[in-house]
Amino acid sequence: MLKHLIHTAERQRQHPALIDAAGIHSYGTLLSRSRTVAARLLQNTEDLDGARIGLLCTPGLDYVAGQWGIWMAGGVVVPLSPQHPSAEWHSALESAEAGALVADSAHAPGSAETARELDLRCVASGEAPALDPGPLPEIRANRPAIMLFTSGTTSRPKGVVTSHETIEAQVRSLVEAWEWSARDRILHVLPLHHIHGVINVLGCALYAGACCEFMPFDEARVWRRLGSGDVSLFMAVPTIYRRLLRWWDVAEDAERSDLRAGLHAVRLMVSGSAALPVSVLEAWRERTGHTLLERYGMTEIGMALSNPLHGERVPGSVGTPLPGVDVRVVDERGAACPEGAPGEIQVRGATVFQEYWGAPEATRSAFDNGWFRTGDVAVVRDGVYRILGRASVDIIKTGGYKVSALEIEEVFREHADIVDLAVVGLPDEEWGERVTAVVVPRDGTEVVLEPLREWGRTRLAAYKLPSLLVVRAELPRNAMGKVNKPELIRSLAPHSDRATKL
Ligand code: MCA
Ligand code: AMP
Repeated sequence: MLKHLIHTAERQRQHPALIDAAGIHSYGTLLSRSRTVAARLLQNTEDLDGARIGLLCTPGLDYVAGQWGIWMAGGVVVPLSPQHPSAEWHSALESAEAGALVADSAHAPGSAETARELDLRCVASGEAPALDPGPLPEIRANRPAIMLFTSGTTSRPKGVVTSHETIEAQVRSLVEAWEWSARDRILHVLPLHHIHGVINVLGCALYAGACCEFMPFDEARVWRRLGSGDVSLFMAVPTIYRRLLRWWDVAEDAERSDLRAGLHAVRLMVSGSAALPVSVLEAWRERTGHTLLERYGMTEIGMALSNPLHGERVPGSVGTPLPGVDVRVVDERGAACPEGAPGEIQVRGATVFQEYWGAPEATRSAFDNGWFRTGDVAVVRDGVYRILGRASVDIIKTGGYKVSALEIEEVFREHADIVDLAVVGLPDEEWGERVTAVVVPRDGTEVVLEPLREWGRTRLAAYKLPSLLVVRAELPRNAMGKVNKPELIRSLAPHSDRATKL
């Protein structure tokens, strides 16, 4: 991956690579800033040799120079979200057994404190003074490149380790399928600690020699840029498309027709990370004339399925396997499902991750004879895949983020007024699912949502905090004493997909 990125950047030093709040940055600037970060990291060593390095930067030049600099020096990037409380940074850096932290000036105080507490080196990704790292280590393709944390069926998020060649396979598959070129400019509003933002948007843009324009998500500003006539690509999660539609529906007629004119320059709009409701796809098409392209993927495998760039995009479906990706749907015994029968999606190929960090057993059990078991259930008809849901009730998708009910339960179990609790995802128009806490309060106490969220704010990312609270005298349990979540969901949302399926 790194070799190709550097080669592309060197070939077009003058071409704009990134746009952020500070302005436009060329590929030449990106290269020299990355070399400075590499020099700071290397100091008296020749190769970081796979050391995990935290990266805490606002999306923009500092982030990308930090990422490339860590790679040039032979390290593994562990991206951290600037929006998270420091407790989340600690837990990621500790799980990754990180050796250093690269941060921009906006996060200097927070990162310095975290680095002190964890006894890590803290390195600035900022500009001056420019340094020359001298000869850089050879980065073989099978060396690990990035560790992204994913929440799953365990209470602690797992570090998904992906090599340079695997990232390159993920990116090449999308560059080919969606015909990326150096003429593209993508508007980037997604977080950079997950695959959607870091691989599908940033990785593909720079691999193709295109320009990536960063902007924090804000409905009015995003519409203005999409309607400007100089953006060619946009990728987002269903919650973002729904929010943009809400803004559009109350905008002035004149503003809408100006925007519509500029939208012709956008050649592709992609939705992913969670199911795109057909109603959103249709409303978007009606307002903008664009049919959203829905695709399916996962941190461990990159993207696996996609509707076509050219040809019919089937509403409610995620299309067919992407180039270089093997996909199958199997029943509980591992046998291929006949056409139209639901089964688990399994994926194999060069785009699949290396390992869960420090968890060989979890890595082994994630595979079935070389096929990665996604835990997602789908049916295939005429070769086209339709996602039906997930096998586990403990995984919740909210606002495009995957969160683990078990992780949230573990944190809130520490709350003095809570005797028992269960966290479930309930269907929600805006967020897809809403994190819902069902709690049994201690006798004589009252548990209220806002104070509960405040209590959780320093411990968990904002999107993991329950936004619905249900108080119960007891929780339904099965014969083994486990909370019966399907029953709980059925009682709270009788018409939910999940309640009927589980
Ligand atoms: C934030 N809030 C929420 C949620 N998130 N409330 C309920 N449910 C949520 N999920 C609350 C906050 O607590 C806060 O409340 C208020 O909303 C504003 O918070 P903020 O963080 O500013 O949220 P936002 O800016 O409104 O964010 C909405 C968003 C964001 C832009 C849709 O969620 C987002 O960027 N999502 C994209 C995630 C993504 O990239 N996923 C890809 C994962 P208060 O005011 O009380 O503080 S990768 C993946 O899934 C795979 C591989 C794939 O296929 O792509
Ligand atoms: P993550 O672990 O954050 O990478 O999230 C991956 C999960 O997001 C998958 O296992 C699916 O459950 C879900 N997902 C991604 N894209 C889609 C989609 N288009 N439709 C439904 N679910 C999706």
